[in-house]
Amino acid sequence: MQEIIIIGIGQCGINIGLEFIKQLNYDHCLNSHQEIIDQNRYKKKINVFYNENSRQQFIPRCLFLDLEPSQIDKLLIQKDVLIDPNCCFSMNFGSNNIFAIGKYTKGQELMEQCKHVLNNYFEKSDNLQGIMMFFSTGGGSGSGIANNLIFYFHEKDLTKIVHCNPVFQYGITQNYLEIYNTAFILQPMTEIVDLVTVFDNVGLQSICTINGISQNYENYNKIISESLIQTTASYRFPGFLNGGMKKLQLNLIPFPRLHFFQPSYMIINQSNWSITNILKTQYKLCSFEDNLQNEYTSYQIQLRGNCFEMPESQSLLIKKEDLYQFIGHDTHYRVHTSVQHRDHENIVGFLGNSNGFKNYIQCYSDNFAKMFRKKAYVHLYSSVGMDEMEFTEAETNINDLISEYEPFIHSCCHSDYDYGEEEEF
Ligand SMILES: Nc1nc2c(ncn2[C@@H]2O[C@H](COP(=O)(O)OP(=O)(O)OP(=O)(O)O)[C@@H](O)[C@H]2O)c(=O)[nH]1
Ligand SMILES: [Mg+2]
Repeated sequence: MQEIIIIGIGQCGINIGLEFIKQLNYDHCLNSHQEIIDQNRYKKKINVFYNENSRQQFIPRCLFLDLEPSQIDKLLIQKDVLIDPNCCFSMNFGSNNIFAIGKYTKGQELMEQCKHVLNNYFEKSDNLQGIMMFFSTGGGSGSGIANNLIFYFHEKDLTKIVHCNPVFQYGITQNYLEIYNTAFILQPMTEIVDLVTVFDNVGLQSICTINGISQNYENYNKIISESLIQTTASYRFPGFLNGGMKKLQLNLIPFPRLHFFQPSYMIINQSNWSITNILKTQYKLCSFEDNLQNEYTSYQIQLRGNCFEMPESQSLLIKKEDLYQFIGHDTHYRVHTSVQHRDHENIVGFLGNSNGFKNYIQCYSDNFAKMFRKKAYVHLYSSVGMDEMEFTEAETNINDLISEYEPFIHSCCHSDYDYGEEEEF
């Protein structure tokens, strides 16, 4: 049945995970008791995110974790969604915003508790596709525990897709520890994780400003979840082109480490819409720069509704001629969902495997180097068991990643590119 497990970690991850499940409930016409209220709604693939119990309730297949209790307590008393309390774990501690506490001491204790929930999900699933994880890269609990889970899944079953949906604080964080935490979690996200959709509070701020909505986490999380609802629509409903996590991985990742996606989505409410608008700031959920002539190595277009022409339609192409020449083929693909969203007739979503991520992480790399050169705050991490070597490795990983994007950007932006170099890739 192609099941997926939802995992929310730390304050940010729990909030987004909950909002995503709320919107899934709405899309599948489930009430707050997890019962179906519209029997006509297509429900064949409802098991992708839910397990049905003997009372015909569809309970979300999820796991929520935090090192301090307040977010989990809030989750358990909210009335919008029924979450199984046996899938929610917290400790009476907190991470003091330090990755090492999430990864080593307290985070390890929490892992023991949650492994049996995950194993249970694995065993009960017919054909588990993978895991969708939510967390902020800056949080100590979020980044540290996410790190452990990534390794756990890697060791348990390599065939399952791990899809991370982290929230970055690109350029606006005042908290130096967030820069370290982000660098640490970037390493397993690059080396082990299969897919990463990048969200950031700066991109979300811009969307709110342009649309006159107030800037707060609640609105940011709604926007993130709407985009995830669009991305997963083709997993959950039929259409002329079905999607799935494996398909996403196969089609969007020409080079295994370069798998960081820029998400966008737009609601179509006029007839003269253009697909290229989706690259405008008001639709982008992260702040990758747009100034590269050819920003995407590959991209997915997600269509939902009836207004779309057949999949071969040229009008839906975003032309990247030079890039196609370089890669040697047209590296975009589409998915389509015919069951409409309850509030919008037609929606287009976009996931681009973007070179813009290089410039984005450059900022983290610069700040990391400045702090680490002076060994600033390193004692906070080493006092909980972290080795200085891990700092060096994290820094090397970011710099390697930047340099792996480099030849791409070079080849795409300069027409006098020497094709003799192509063999390097
Ligand atoms: N979009 C969004 N960002 C959030 C939310 N909550 C926190 N953040 C951001 O996430 C970062 C902090 O991460 P948290 O999720 O609070 O940290 P944590 O994972 O609980 O880890 P601790 O450091 O142990 O508290 C900050 O940069 C916040 O701006 C949220 O609900 N939505
Ligand atoms: Mg927290």
